[in-house]
Amino acid sequence: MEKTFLMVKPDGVKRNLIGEIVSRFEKKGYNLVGAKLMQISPELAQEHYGEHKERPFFGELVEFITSGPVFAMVWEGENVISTARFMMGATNPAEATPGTVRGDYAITVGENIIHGSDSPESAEREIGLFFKEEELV
Ligand code: DAT
Ligand code: MG
Repeated sequence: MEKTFLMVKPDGVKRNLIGEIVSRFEKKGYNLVGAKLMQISPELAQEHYGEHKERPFFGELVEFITSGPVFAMVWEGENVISTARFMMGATNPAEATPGTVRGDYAITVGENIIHGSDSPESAEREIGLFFKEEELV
């Protein structure tokens, strides 16, 4: 069964949106197979966002994602990688459709509430970065 890595970012945790976000994926029918509230280290942040290291916003991105606790999750289900991306909405909340997480709860690209893996390769990589095998049920 397909798995993806989702994470409520520090802005979502500060705004008490963990329950709301978990609820959306539960109601959709996906299964939560791992979750933890954690503080991301600068090293893990740089590794996780490695594909963006040459981008001008990389420093801000690392600073933001380490600015407070995140809620890291692994979800399982049919087509969960692409459907979760659809449910998250566009990267830029200004372009995210209402009814999506970013469309409903965010305004700026710098603080867009949620992360989700964008492909089977990144899902595998990101799950491995954040979770040990024994932390998944
Ligand atoms: P996504 O999070 O939708 O996968 P991404 O992988 O392209 O988007 O970028 C990762 C994060 O980096 C994104 O959630 C917010 C930030 N980001 C992306 N583009 C940005 C930009 N032009 N300015 C500032 N932050 C940006
Ligand atoms: Mg991405």
